[in-house]
Amino acid sequence: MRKKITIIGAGNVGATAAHWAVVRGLGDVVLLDVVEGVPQGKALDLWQSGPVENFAWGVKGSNDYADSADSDIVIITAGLARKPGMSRDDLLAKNVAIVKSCTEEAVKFSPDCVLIVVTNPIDAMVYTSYKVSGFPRNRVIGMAGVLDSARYRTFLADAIGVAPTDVNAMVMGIHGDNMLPLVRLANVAGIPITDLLSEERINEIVKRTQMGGIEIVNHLKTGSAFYTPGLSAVEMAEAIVKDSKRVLPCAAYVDGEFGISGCFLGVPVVLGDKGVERIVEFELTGEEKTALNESVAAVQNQMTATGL
Ligand code: A3D
Repeated sequence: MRKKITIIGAGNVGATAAHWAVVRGLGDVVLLDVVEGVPQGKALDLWQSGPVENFAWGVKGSNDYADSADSDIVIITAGLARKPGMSRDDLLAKNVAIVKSCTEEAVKFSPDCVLIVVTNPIDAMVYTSYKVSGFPRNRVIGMAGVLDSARYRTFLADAIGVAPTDVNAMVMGIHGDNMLPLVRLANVAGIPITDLLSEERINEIVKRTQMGGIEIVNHLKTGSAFYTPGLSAVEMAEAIVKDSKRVLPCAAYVDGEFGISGCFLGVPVVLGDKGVERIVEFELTGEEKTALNESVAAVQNQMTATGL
């Protein structure tokens, strides 16, 4: 049966995710927002690309959660985005109320869905959705690692002069300045990047990855990144609707994995039709563990700030 994907928030990330979901043929798409007319107009425009792009699935814009009923996946992008001078944490108070209400409404109509949260600060917002939904941990996932890793892979590929798809590299931890772009495991078709780039160049790329979001905010001035964030959420949704067992870095609830418990954190997970099938654990070096623990402390502060 055709799958149904609801995207809440028809702004930059939401509309872009709708576009990628339609192009990749994930199923029927509902675009939902509080602002009247915006989701309807964007969905109608996207739906009319069917004859040109060669697809026949539905795209509907709405302000009514009844239209999201029985979704397989709900992607939450509703909320404020950063502007220059703002940290992701500055968004917390306003976005926690938005994500809370979106989650409550979404799960009322789609009690069996998988929730993918994109709203920032992501690690706190996915925790909000987890607490409010009452869903098991496998069905509430945050998007950040796919995006951060895509940025890391792009910068590495550019520096080495190879195709970005041949660069395997992962970012773990918080979606913030303490994120952990793993150097030891990054490679090009199996060849360690440490054999291909100087330590100084790698350090520059790690720093640029950690600041990848603000680099774009400072260019745009009116908002934050949306093309790759929208695609990254759809990459996760696709792995779930196709039950493909992709291994993707996602914000998942850790419960003993990597020796950490009780918080959402960017970790590699296997995605299948139930959402997170498992977290892929592996041995970290002492230095990596220290860096990951800094992420945990920062996420725990954010979780406390949600008041949940
Ligand atoms: P923007 O283009 O402003 O769109 C946000 C949309 O949310 C607007 O259309 C609003 O009308 C809508 N909205 C607000 N409140 C509600 C509500 N209660 N119910 C339904 N819709 C509502 O922002 P954006 O699309 O650029 O960014 C959306 C969020 O994603 C922000 O919090 C960003 O910080 C976040 N984001 C996260 C990442 C990650 O990697 C985690 C990347 C990029 C953006």
